[in-house]
Amino acid sequence: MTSYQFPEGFLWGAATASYQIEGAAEAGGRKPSVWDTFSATPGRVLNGDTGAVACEHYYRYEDDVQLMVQLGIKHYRFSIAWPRIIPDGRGAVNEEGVDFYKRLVDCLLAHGITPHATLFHWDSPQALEDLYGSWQSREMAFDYADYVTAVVSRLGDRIQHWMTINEIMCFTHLGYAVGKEPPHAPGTQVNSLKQIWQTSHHALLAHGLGCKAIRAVSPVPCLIALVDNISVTVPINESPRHIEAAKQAFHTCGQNGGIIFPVLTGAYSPALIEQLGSHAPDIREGDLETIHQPLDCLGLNIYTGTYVRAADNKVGYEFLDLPQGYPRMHMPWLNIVPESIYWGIRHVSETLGCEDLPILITESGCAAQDELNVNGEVIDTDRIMYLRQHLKAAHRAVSEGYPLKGYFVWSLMDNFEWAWGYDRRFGITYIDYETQKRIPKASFDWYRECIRSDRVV
Ligand code: PNW
Repeated sequence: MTSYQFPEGFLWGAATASYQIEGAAEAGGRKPSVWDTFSATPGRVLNGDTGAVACEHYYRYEDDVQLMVQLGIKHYRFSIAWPRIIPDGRGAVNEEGVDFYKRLVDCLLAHGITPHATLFHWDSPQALEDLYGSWQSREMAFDYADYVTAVVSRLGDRIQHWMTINEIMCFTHLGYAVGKEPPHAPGTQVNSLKQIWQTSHHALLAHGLGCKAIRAVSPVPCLIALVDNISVTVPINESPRHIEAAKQAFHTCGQNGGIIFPVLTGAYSPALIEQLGSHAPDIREGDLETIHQPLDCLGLNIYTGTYVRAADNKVGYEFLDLPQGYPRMHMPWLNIVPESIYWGIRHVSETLGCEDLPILITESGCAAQDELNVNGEVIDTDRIMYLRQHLKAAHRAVSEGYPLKGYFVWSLMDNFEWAWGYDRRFGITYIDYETQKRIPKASFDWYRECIRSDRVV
């Protein structure tokens, strides 16, 4: 029998992102991001929701830090909004925007909470979209690096855990699509698959240049990570044949071969390049060296996975469709595959030549159909079930010796869920959007108990 006890020092946290919680879209010198423009365009976001107000975290951050204290987390992952720091995308720094993050971080530190700052979580300055089509242009990578320099030179005395970019696939491949309405900002239809891969290549370059910028200006030693949403392939059963098949599938999949491979190995996966043929991005000399920067840590966002089995076909594996009625949480893609936490960590660690690279689960969580009951509580036993199973899979990774160092639940509170607006709730704290009242859900109390006892309860 296992008690699911985590080793001492296992890092427990919660995560959020700027555009999803801050609101105050026009306050303190901030100018629009592509998500302001996109969400203000009719038909783009469910119910016409926008992030203009969101959770008013910009004004209520002290209350939110109190929530963290109540929860008992010692680590908080949030993101910094480029359009607050450099409202025009390039050029003048808006010190008022910087001051907001100084206040937030000082408040965290005063309560013994370590800040983990993501430098980019999808809110590109609209000005750069207007100027050169943001990620469609190589210039974006260089403007990003200048923005990083501005942030780290001002906040590097307070923040030592930096995450360059969140989920490159999402804001590139979901923000630009060939011949269909892209679900994410900027929502631009490009002409070819090659152009889409070019946007993610530019984002990879931004990551690499960002790493260099952080190391160049950080006033004290710091830790740098990339946050990626790998596509997790789970063997249908844990026999060597099927494990091998899952590994092969992990390598071939574009979501992995095109992001985490170049970052960790210095090359796109050969299987992907072959598959893309003439659709592969243009890669200039030196790009791959820039992209392949030494990292101190890797952040993985894992919500679900795909089952794979060995097959007698050309590639030796096949992805399995899920049956009708397979259990899922409150998003079309959120199939419940808890082993994905374990297999995601194991595939990365074993196959990408980075056995010793510390890994953090930087997001894990789910949307549920939360409702206040007559007593004004949210009893989200479905979320507790989901989180409990995922934490058990995380525990398995730790107990088998994989370098998993911590876990951040997504999310500290309900927030603006991109194209789904406020219709989908991922928080362990319920937000009443009429009153902005924060109401900890049953999962909040459950997670607090895990943190208090360092184990899955
Ligand atoms: C992440 N998928 O996005 C983001 O980092 C968060 O901002 C977001 O709120 C959260 O997950 C919940 O959606 C994802 O299709 C988007 O598998 C899509 C997927 C996964 C994560």
